[in-house]
Amino acid sequence: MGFKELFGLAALRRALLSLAVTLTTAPLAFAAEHVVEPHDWQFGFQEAATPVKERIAGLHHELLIIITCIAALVMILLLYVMVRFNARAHPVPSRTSHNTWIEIAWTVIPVLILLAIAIPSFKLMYYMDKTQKADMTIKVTGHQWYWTYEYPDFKDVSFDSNIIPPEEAVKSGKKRLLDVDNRLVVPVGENVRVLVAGTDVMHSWFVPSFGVQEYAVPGRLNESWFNVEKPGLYYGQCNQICGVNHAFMPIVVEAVSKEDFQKFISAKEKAAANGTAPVATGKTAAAGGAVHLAAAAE
Ligand SMILES: [Cu+2]
Repeated sequence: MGFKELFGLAALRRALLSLAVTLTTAPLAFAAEHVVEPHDWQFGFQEAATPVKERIAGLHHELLIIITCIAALVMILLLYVMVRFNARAHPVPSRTSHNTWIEIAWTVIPVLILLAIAIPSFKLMYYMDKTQKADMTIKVTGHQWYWTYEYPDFKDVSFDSNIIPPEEAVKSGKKRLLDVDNRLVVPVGENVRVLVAGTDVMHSWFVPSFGVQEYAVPGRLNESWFNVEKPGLYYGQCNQICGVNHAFMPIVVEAVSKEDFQKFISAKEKAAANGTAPVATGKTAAAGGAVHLAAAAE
């Protein structure tokens, strides 16, 4: 939250409202000041929250420099030819048809450029593919139209994550079409392995600031990973067209300190032991239809 926004009245009211909602609805909520989400008139990528995303942004910038140079060179050559060799300036055309050295150059230089792109690109691809040393695992399952999160390293910790219906979100100062009832909570500074699957159709678990976009395919287990550097809230969305409510299954990841994560896990484990936890049923499609209708009516 920026300095100016912090002192805006509307923002203050929104913050108080959202605090009230958080305190009343979430049994265990952590103060998260660092929020990474899409912005109006945003240019470029969302801020990088993981080493993977930093490298993706780095490769993107390298490529941008390379393609800008290529486009500029081609444009300059084209302009030069148009001015220097047009019919008026150069009435008698040259009959040159071969030039060995130029032909070698325009073969070899593009090959070198492609190599300069391919080598860092492959390195990044393998770096993104899976973590070398996972500290913990999370299983993400895509459903029509919500997500289920499971923590297989801990006993009976799993829950569904549904969108907060738009009109409710607006009323309570939450983010419309982005906030969810149960966030995925992860510790900062740990290598989190993410296993992604689907139960009905293809979905895709996409958190832009993590550089993670993994298809949730029925009958398959796809793998990705992230290591969040700072505590905060990170927003994402399903980005594989998966049916009528595709736009209504957002993702919120809350990165917290290791101690807070332990508290979160013990609270979940305790609730599971007492039978009071809303354990994932894989059958809570309820929110879906209502949300879609409400959003369509807006
Ligand atoms: Cu989906």
